[in-house]
Amino acid sequence: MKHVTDLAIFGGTPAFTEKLHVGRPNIGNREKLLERINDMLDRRWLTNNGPFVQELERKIEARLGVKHCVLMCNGTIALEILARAVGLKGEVIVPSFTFVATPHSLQWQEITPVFCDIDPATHTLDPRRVEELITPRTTGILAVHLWSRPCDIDALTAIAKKRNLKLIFDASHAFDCSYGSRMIGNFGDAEVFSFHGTKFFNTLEGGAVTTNDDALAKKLRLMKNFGFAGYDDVIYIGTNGKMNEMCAAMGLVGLDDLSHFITTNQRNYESYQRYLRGLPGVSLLPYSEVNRSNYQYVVLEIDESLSGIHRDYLLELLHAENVIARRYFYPGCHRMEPYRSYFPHAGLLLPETDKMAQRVLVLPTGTAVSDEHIKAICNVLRQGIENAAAIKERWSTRNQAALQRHAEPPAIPAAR
Ligand code: T4K
Repeated sequence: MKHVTDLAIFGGTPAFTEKLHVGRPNIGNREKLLERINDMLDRRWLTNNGPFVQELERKIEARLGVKHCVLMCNGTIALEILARAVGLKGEVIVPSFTFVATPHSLQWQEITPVFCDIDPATHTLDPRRVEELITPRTTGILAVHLWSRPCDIDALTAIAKKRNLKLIFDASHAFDCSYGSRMIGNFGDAEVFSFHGTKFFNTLEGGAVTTNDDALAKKLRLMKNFGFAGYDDVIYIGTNGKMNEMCAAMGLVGLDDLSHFITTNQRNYESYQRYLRGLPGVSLLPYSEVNRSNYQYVVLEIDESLSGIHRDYLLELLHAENVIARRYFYPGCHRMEPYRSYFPHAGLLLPETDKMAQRVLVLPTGTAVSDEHIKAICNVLRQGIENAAAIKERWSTRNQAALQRHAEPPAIPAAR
């Protein structure tokens, strides 16, 4: 293990020569992908409900046991189209502890996102807080299965039913996960997946809405293609939400390797568990033993009162070592524009969100990460925590010196 003075933040050599990212894409079999791209070029059918899109839709429906999968160009557009298709308007209850695309998909169409606090044990919407926020203007709930872990679907379904609200799920993180014995993708009015390059299963860019509602699926298919029901026949307002054939080809190839991606994520997760054991103030968010999971996020909570060092110091230590850990979803959507201007006091109702945004640290995983990488990453964290006092002192001396340098008056140009 390095001495404190050898840490990269203080001028030592970084633990990694190349950057290790959160969200490094998993890539399936290259030959199969190139074969499919050749097919696509020979066929000259590049987009608009092409054969690869149709094949991927049928395969996802079979995998999730859901009646309809409607592929789209990305998860954000899928959320926007779904919100419109189910008739959301007025106010919609949504977590603030999520990627900003979740509330943006509502605000983009002038639906007001009403931010609701999370349960700190699960990081997902707290159903007790949801009930308190319902007003006569509320038309729905947009809940997020954060970090691949399902929300309290039963409680949210009961609230939506009792109060006659639409219930949709942002399942961007939760592809190939289950809630009990039923796959995510089958709940609420519909669910949305993201297949962005940083997701463990990706289509370069892409997303999907899944639903068991035939009429809704039909509407979604119209809306993602400008409302065209046939040549020259537009029967609905729509936009361009179509997935292209190149993206679908990437998805089909990735789907063949899905079990390998998940096994790798689980193996990495278990390595983190092993190397982080006993580190004070560090807890690794657990995955459920009853639900099936894709293990795609390695999420730590840093409790400064036990670790002796704030999450942000650890983040900087890691970045200096070329480990590009992330503090998703700091600072919480309610502290980003336009929401912080619209709702400057939203934080008063979001104490758990604010607390969590200060504690979470997300670490790299996926097929680009090995056991050796994980051991080295955990060593940096251990170093940071075991030497917290010395590191903070060195840090403040270094920062004071930098401040003094900046405080020096600018040199007066010499007279000509
Ligand atoms: N709802 C939720 C809950 C979401 O998490 C997301 C997306 C959405 C909705 C919207 O779905 P999409 O419209 O995106 O389909 C990323 C992703 O852009 C975003 O898709 C994701 N969530 C979010 C959690 O993370 P950034 O700004 O951190 O991503 P980006 O593109 O800077 O990538 C992060 C790192 O990954 C890079 O620094 C390097 C590495 N990387 C990235 C790409 C794209 C690679 O190594 N190769 C790559 O091709 O937001």
